[in-house]
Amino acid sequence: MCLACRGFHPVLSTRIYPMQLNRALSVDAEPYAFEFDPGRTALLIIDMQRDFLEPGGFGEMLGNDVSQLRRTIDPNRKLLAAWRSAGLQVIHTREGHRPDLADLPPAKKIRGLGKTSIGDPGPMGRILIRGEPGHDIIPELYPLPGEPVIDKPGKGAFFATDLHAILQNRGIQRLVVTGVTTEVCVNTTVREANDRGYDCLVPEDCVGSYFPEFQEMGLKMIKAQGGIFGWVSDSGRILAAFGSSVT
Ligand code: TIU
Repeated sequence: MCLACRGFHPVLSTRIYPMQLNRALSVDAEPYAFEFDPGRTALLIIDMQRDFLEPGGFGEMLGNDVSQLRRTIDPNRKLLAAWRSAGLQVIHTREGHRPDLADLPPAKKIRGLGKTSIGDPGPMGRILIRGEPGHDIIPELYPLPGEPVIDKPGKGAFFATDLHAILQNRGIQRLVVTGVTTEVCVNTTVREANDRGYDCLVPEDCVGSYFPEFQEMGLKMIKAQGGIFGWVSDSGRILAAFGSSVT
């Protein structure tokens, strides 16, 4: 058992940095400071997949400006480096479906009436199908062995996945939620987490939307009404709380 976090995990004891992980940290955030015990707080990175982020992927094929999402890569890389250096829990998600489409609701398949939809051939393989190149996580944030990757068929990371069980088994109470897109999979996941009793902190520079107005409102909705769904901060303030020198 790890004495710092009173939980069980494989790496903390050998990779700990000189930060004080056995005490609560405080992040300057809205609507008020986010206090957390690092050993009980996971970094949950939502759907940083090639098809959403890379030029030439499905997102761009639909006419979206991927630069709005790509600006999140570097802040995520720094936060991920800090989490890994401290031996803390990191969990990644990917939105996608079985190659036989058995888990794809017909409503999701036909929504939008587009010419190209989930399961069809796309610029990086079949669109949002597990095992296809476009479905995988971008190389800059690629999961390390031992970091759980949650394959989710919906927008929320808790729906039809074992995420809640993994978090419970590892004693996780709080989540730092990053990734794309702010108003879709990030917001849905934060709301699902909130209803299950997790406190969520969203660093605004680590989440992105193709639409600037949804980015702004998606964050406002989280922190409104005294933090109705959670807290909003940024990667700099989180790293400052760690006293991290990661650049
Ligand atoms: N991950 C995620 O947000 N999936 C989406 O489909 N997002 C859109 O904004 N479309």
